[in-house]
Amino acid sequence: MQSAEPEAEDSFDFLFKIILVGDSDVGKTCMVQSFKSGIFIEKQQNTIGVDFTVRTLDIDGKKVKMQVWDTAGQERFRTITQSYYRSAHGAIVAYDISRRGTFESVSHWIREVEQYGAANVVVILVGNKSDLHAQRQVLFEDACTLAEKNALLAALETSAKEAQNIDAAFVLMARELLARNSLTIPDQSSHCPSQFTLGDGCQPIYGAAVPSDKKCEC
Ligand SMILES: Nc1nc2c(ncn2[C@@H]2O[C@H](COP(=O)(O)OP(=O)(O)OP(=O)(O)O)[C@@H](O)[C@H]2O)c(=O)[nH]1
Ligand SMILES: [Mg+2]
Repeated sequence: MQSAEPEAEDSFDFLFKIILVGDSDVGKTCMVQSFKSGIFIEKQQNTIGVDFTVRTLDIDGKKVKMQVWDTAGQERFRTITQSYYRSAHGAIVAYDISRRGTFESVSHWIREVEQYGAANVVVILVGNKSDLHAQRQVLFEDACTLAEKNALLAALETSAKEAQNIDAAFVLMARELLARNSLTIPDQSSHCPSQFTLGDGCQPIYGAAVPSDKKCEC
């Protein structure tokens, strides 16, 4: 996987570190690749330890550098990956909507983030492989319930394969981190900058297609 490109260190206004965690094969590396370059490579090696990628987003005219730490889901790398939690501003906990077991592991990953991460880390729950409609084993409603129960920022579904909602997940994270630091105005479409709203299908929480009765709980 690609590593840090020689970007000019001073070519950004803000820098946020995001850690990606979740069971092996849920598609974390594919999500990062899609975010970085919009490509999807079907055959993917399991990540060894941790990989590092950067992409600078333009948010309301501000250059927000997203430093993404893509961790290995395999058990044998657990001690290595744990050491990367502490400096993360945000965490994306990923599962595969076509494998129930990966969703059942989500609580474990949330606990890891709580245990090893900073106290105020922003956490988003992402169900990847939303293109696998016929094989779906996890209802989006269940993900929403779990996100709500654990006071996560949001739950959304993505497809790295179809580049669906990948950018939305990172932009949502970037906006929330900026807002929490009082650095920018929240998304125009957001009715509730600090809490989450959970909708159906693979919509980000502030998406236009979210039913109005589920729009905002603040
Ligand atoms: N259908 C579908 N397949 C996907 C998607 N994202 C990833 N995959 C497939 O899922 C497999 C695992 O993807 P990876 O990105 O390597 O998974 P990972 O979570 O990084 O795995 P570890 O590095 O072991 O933790 C690959 O064969 C991908 O082709 C997706 O959105 N849709
Ligand atoms: Mg990987």
